[in-house]
Amino acid sequence: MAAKAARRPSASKKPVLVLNGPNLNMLGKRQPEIYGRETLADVEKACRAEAARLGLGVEFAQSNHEGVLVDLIQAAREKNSAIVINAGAYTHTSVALLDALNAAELPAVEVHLSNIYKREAFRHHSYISPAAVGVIAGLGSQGYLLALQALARLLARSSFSAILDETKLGEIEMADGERRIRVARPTAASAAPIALAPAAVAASAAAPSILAPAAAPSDAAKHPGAVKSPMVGTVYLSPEPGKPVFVNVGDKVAAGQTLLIIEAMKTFNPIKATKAGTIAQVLIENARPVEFGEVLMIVE
Ligand code: DHK
Repeated sequence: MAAKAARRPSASKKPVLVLNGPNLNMLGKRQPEIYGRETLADVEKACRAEAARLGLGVEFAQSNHEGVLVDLIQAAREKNSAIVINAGAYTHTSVALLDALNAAELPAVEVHLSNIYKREAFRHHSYISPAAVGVIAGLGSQGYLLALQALARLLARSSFSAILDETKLGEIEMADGERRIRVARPTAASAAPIALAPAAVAASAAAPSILAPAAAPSDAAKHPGAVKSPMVGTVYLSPEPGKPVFVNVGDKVAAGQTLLIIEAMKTFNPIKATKAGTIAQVLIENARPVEFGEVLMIVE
């Protein structure tokens, strides 16, 4: 989803939609021992402040009606750059919301105030998680702010990659307030991924983190043998520290063979070859963070 969003020009200039489902209008009054004492207006205020700090626009909405939530997500496809969604109880029931999120093709972060895994079994399953780049649960209203931070980083990386793609420039430098950011594409001779390097970085812990390595070159993304990351996480090229890597360039692999592992939310997810072939390129370094849709390897 992030990759698709990146293809739309100026996606990050559009506001992020923060969408709340049924009964979240009752925050503050409703089971405060579970959902906290903050009202939805308090959450909105905190989101607006955090979005402003991150340089994001934000739209805040709540509805008790599934169809209204579907309409808002459909409209977001054109109006918004990303979605933070607490779907309330529809999380556990709504295929319609899952379909709408998939159709929106926007990066979405699913948020729950409470730790749904500590609660009744029927809250343990989310229909909408497959459409989310990440899920945050149990951290109260802070979860919304963490979601905005994650999306700010994702959108910045997408827009920098899009600018390089659109301009065909090898390198650009941008000033954003006190920060200056240089974005460079590897030369044809180099197989290294694009590096984002700070020319001068203000010592502000509050600044959004956009200095991590960016996505692999767009040519790689178009390659039919591109192995793309299905999640946000950390890449591990070998099964354990000090052990040989799963695959090297030139290795022949079978369909279903593990190529690498991505750790996401403390879970180790093997990323397997979808077809037999030869490893033509490894575009990711060990122990590096990856975004959804980022190209990891090329199998030819
Ligand atoms: C909010 C709700 O309204 C519940 O139906 C979900 C979620 C959990 C939350 O924790 O924010 O199960």
